[in-house]
Amino acid sequence: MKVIANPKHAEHAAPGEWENGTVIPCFECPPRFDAIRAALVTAGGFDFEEPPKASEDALAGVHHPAYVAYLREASAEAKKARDSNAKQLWPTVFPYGPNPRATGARALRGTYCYDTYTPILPGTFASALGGAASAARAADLVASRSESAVYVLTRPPGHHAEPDRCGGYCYLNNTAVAAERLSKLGPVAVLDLDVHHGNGTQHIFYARPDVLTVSVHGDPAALYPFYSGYADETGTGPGLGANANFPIPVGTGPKEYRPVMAAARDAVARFKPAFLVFAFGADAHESDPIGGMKLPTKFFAEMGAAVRELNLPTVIVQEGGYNLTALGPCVAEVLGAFAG
Ligand code: Q9C
Ligand code: ZN
Repeated sequence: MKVIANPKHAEHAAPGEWENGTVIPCFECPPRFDAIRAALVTAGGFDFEEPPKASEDALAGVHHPAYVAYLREASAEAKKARDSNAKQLWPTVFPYGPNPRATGARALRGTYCYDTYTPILPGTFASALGGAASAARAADLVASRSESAVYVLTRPPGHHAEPDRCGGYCYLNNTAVAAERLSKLGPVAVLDLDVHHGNGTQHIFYARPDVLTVSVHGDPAALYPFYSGYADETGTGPGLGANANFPIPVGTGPKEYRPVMAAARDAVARFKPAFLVFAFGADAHESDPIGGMKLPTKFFAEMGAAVRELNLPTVIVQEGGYNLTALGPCVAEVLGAFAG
């Protein structure tokens, strides 16, 4: 299987994340990429490639131009800063009131970011754009039918990135970039099995009848991203019926996860898409530090097989997964089901 690997991923490395008023070590870190790469090298049969030079054109139809410009310019500003504190742009105040006015740099931080996990650093834009370019390249390979499934090895992840806001460690929505690209050629389904709801992807395509978004995730009453991911969110306007959420209780194990995964997969099949984008996270693993689910490593082979059964040209995009020991083996299990 071809792997398109983001050559710029390591340019984004946050020094920590804000949790309930304290700075804690970052879960989303460069060693995640290395752990996946090492596991795939060990497993064998993977052919690693870099994408062609990144272009912002890949973001059209996915992110607002003003947001893209903000990410680019804020990263450049962080790069120019001299002291280490000014090299990190964290939001501290978020838009409020009936008509929020954002004219200064400090206001923009909260305008374009919705949480305290997602700072902008000197290399953030280059790193995120490298991921988007990787997703676009994978989509092009699958679209040309030269490959039936291509894996995008990238970080930072993307599915929490909204059209105009970063959040949840995500800046540019790689999954949506792949889906948008494929949607020029036929109907597309996104199946998101990261443990967190793919809020950004849902919202980017919420009014679109030609891109189905389906997500299985921890109940948002208990798990990030908290404000979306409920089962009654089904799309809007022409997109009504083209979004499906399957929230599951935190603590779910294989026995209860399996039928929900099958139901989500069957919702994709009923849509009869021409292409699939599989947003994959290993954070439903039993040892994940933030997921809270109970899936063992061997269950991920079953997950891959369930998605593979759709028998669709597929772009597989790496989202979360934060246990550095489990992450690589989980990815290898999922991809092994596609390769076999
Ligand atoms: N202190 C993805 O899996 N909340 N994003 C972390 C732990 C943010 C996860 C709380 C979780 C975002 C792509
Ligand atoms: Zn996640």
